[in-house]
Amino acid sequence: MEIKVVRKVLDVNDTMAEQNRKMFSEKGIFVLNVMSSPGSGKTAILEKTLSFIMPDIKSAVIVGDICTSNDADILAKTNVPVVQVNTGEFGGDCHLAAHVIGNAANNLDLDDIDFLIVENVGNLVCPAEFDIGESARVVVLSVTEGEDKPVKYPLMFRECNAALLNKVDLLPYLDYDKEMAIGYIHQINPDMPVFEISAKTEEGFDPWIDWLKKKVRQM
Ligand SMILES: Nc1nc2c(ncn2[C@@H]2O[C@H](COP(=O)(O)OP(=O)(O)OP(=O)(O)O)[C@@H](O)[C@H]2O)c(=O)[nH]1
Ligand SMILES: [Mg+2]
Repeated sequence: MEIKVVRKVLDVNDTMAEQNRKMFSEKGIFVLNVMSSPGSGKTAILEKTLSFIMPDIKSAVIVGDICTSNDADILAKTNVPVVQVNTGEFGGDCHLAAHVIGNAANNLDLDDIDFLIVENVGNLVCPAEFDIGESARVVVLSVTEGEDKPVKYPLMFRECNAALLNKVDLLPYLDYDKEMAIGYIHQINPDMPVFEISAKTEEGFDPWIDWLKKKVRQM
């Protein structure tokens, strides 16, 4: 019985996600869903990523958190339109659902955007289950989280189109086996590109930005 209820929730979400996808596609907007556990560096990466792609690519951000506008405040400094969603106002969801993205998008001038970034709620489980009508998904894994997260949370790594291995500036101070982590990612998703980056030093950003620009321009 309970399984049926969950299935129904996901069916409704899938319908809303398809409506979003159609709307974004008609407007020619590439939508990137950025997911990870809390603190792996989504906001820091997006702040740097926006500085690399502006003003060439007209961008906007929807950012989801349970509480606070901390991330929106940081990203607004890049001068792109930012919409903060606080899921704490409607039950504290640990993910962004498709209807939430549809509503948040109403606050943006979609005719003036080529690229919409969604920073999902920090969580390595639930966001992977909810299609939001995005064009592509990336997962951030930081080197302070341990090598085995891809095999412990396989859905997230199976569902994403690329992985960002962040905080590589910290590698000299850690006993982190980078090759093992990348091996685990490829065990779950053999063809997934993995970009080794630091949002602090900008190391590794060029290949990531090239990949991203190609995707946005293909839209
Ligand atoms: N050394 C180092 N620190 C980083 C790097 N990227 C992010 N940080 C730091 O890690 C902390 C968390 O970064 P955030 O960007 O807030 O992480 P987040 O994934 O957006 O977190 P939530 O939105 O809470 O899920 C901050 O103190 C950042 O300054 C990096 O590449 N290197
Ligand atoms: Mg954040």
